[in-house]
Amino acid sequence: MKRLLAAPAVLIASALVSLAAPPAETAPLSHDQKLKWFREAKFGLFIHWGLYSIPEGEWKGKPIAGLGEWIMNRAKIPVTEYEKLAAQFNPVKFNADEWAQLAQDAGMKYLVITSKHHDGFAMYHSAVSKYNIYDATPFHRDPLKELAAACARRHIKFGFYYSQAQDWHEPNGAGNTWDFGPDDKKDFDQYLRGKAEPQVKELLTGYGPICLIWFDTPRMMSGERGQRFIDIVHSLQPATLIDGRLGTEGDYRSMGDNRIPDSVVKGDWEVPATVNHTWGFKKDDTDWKTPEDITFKLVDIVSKGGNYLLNVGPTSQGIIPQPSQDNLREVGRWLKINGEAIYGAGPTPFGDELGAPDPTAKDKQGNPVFHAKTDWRCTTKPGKLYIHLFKWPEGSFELTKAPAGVKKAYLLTGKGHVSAKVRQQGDSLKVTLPATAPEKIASVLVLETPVK
Ligand code: H79
Repeated sequence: MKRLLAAPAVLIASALVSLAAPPAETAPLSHDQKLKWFREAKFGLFIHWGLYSIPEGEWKGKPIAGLGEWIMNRAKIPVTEYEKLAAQFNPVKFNADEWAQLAQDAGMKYLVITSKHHDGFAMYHSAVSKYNIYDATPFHRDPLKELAAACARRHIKFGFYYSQAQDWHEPNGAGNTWDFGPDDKKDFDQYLRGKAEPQVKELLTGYGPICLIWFDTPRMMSGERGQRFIDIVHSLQPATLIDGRLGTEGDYRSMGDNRIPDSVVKGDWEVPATVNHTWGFKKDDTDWKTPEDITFKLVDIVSKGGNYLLNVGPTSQGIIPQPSQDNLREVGRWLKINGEAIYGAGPTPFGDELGAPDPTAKDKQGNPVFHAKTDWRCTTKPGKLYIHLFKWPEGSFELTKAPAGVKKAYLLTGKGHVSAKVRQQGDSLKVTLPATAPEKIASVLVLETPVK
């Protein structure tokens, strides 16, 4: 790494061409500067792709319950058997431009792909371990290099998922107790220094600007171990964000898998979620979220202050299942009309529209049960309130705690604004609406407010 930085500029320029990492900044980036693109982006594509897409959730003729990418663990498949999948992996239908184009069509501004999941198989050409898609499969290509270039052509930010702690292929990695015994008997630092840390260095040198690294399941990650990854990231690409699952504080918070908070959460955060139930492809999981549901979740998350990183699981042929593509493109169609209410938008100033905890009901842990409301959500920009109407009100839309001085109201339609009449009396505001909604998923009503 030191040697690369010391190499003559000409050499670096010719070797890395369009995938060149930006030159290290002289002044360190502030937190706000680093998070600027993330706060604007709001919606990203997550991709879980690996050897687990070959068994598709089935092992030796039996369906294996749970997440597709967990099959090695759930079926306790020995490394010597699971490894053999590599010889069959030949995703000839993979086309990086098609995947990046899907993200663009869906209105997603960043793409994060599994460079190595818990199974330990690197989906890129790694010099650290031969257990990778270039060296161990007949495919003999580096799909992540192709994808980095396809994203760069479309100005889509590119990032990597990397399972830093669990590695079921390595005797000293966390998680594989069926081949290698309990984790507390392992030389975990030998694994970190020998594989995880050098692989993260590879990912930050050969693939152009990396918008973020998405670490996961921080088992056995003491503060000092996390700090070593932070130092690597900062020394190679100071602008790269670190998610909230390294084990040491990252640049933003990661919520639980598929967990959307009930109310507004301050700071920078992201909900990782998937379009069906599994992350990695599973042939019997065809329970796709509808475009209406995905759009609602996106708006709901943005109205609470967060980002939505939404996953698809491509097949072992390299195909993103068609229903998930169709549903994402329909969300993209909605965003083409209503995107100004999403990208760079802030959370709701209200909150009552989100729902309320039930005063009597408690869940198994004794926490109050939250009853979400789904009629509308609000996102904001300076001087604008965006009311996303998921249930079209009859005749008029009313706010009981409206800001003073709303002068103008209109609906976004994609073909100019449809203005609406506003009446304001004290705290209450009433907007007269047309009989039918201009948009079938959700129509956005804009209220112009005085800029403070
Ligand atoms: O990469 C995706 C998941 O594989 C990963 N995070 C997202 C982004 C993840 N790793 N661990 N977990 C999620 C929690 C795992 C829970 C379970 Fe299980 C895996 C439930 C069933 C299989 C572990 C093994 C707990 C029970 C059996």
